[in-house]
Amino acid sequence: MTLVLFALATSSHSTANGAEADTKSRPNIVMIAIDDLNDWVEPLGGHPDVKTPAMKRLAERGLTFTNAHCQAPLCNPSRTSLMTGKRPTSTGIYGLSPWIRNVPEFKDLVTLPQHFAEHGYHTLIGGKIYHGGNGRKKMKGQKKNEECDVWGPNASVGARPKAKLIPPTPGGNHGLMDWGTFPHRDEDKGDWRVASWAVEQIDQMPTDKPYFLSVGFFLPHVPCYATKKWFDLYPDETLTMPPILKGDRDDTPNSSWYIHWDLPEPRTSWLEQNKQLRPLVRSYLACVSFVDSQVGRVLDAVERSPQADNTIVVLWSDHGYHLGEKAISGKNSLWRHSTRVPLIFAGPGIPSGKSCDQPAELLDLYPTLSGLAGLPGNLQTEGISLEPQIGDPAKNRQRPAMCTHNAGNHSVCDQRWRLIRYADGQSELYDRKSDPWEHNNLLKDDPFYKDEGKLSSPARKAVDRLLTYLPEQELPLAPGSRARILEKRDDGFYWQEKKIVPEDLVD
Ligand SMILES: [Ca+2]
Ligand SMILES: [Ca+2]
Repeated sequence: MTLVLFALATSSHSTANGAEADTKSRPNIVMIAIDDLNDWVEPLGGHPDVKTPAMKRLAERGLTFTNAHCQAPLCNPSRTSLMTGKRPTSTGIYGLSPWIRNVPEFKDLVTLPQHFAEHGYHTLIGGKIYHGGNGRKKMKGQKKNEECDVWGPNASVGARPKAKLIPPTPGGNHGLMDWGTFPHRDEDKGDWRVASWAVEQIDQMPTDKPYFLSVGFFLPHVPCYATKKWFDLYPDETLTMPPILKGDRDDTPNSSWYIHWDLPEPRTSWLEQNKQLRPLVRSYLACVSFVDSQVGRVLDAVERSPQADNTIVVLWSDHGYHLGEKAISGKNSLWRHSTRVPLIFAGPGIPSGKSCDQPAELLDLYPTLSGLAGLPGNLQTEGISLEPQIGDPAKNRQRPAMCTHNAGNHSVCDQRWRLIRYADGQSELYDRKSDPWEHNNLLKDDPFYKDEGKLSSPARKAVDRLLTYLPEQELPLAPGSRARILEKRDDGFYWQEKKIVPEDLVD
């Protein structure tokens, strides 16, 4: 009897050891997320003045996707899509609420860290990965928090001035709408604390399992406060302003306004009247450089760790940001400024100092990271792995990148073109090769895409092809949808439950 028991124990132990060895050799993942960071980073060249040495360093030892786009130009839907691998049109999550676990049919979706946990990974989340406090609280009926093994600090602003630094803003003078510099220490910022936590985790990480560490930074999300040191990198006298074209929206349809009808982020007209456009640009740049320095602290920890050679780093932003272009500040548009995001991979199996201009989507992260770690895929995901482009950055990707802002409003990008289709059928088309700032809407005389339009043959072909990628079915708003919600009803458009009166446009 003793012998039999001993034999059983030995055999089960040796099997466990085999599986363990297999799991232990898998690469660690360090996923760095940055909030509201547009393409103003050195690897993407979106602003000539910007200084981001850490991201540059990451790009030099990795692969930068230069044509990567978010799936929604807003925190909650973008992050929900990336973490579940599902498009907003497949979940109905378009606004800042609800949290996906509060939608009964999605409460058991396996998120990216959960997928890794199911395959033996130790999972940690610090700072802003999900929107707000989502995921941190136990759900009703849950014995423990099941989103990850370890929660780090919340995302926070940290040190704040006693009073706002800019004049009261329209749309309710929202507390987050502020920017500038005031005496404080870098160490007292929320992102410093998040980086310190991440560094501590990496320095003391147990080595019995591979790990998946998610680190989410809050800046350059407003309020854009930075210490003087970072402002000094961008002297006002030599500051380059973004290419803001007067009358840029004369050729865009009314529906382009409906998708950001009423926002706390001020319009360009308000910024100009209040002499706040330059200070906003300068503050945003200062915050980008500060957050880059925190990325640098995390990269330093990865690079000095004994597991450096077996750790994949991926860096992304949830969407971009307008700084005066096309008459707005903020996000919630379907143009370059909102949809284009940094996406950089580095680590074992990833080429160094290369870039790829094939269209990529943030929802591709789920299958890509799973594949790079040798995990089986998850059928729920709608992304397509970027592994072929990691193997050969010139390899063609047929599928364009799609971004959705509320049901029925989509932008679709391939290597050259951007097609936008709004819920009322009005459209825009940009030739990004000759018009990278998307100033010239080629469908301006042809808002409903009539066949007798004056488009060139390549443009016409591009429209025909890109239209085929629009979703055939779109889920309506998930129950509990709230904040930055646009709905097309029988009698017109509604912004946050209030009927839009086109004549009331604030531009
Ligand atoms: Ca965001
Ligand atoms: Ca224009």
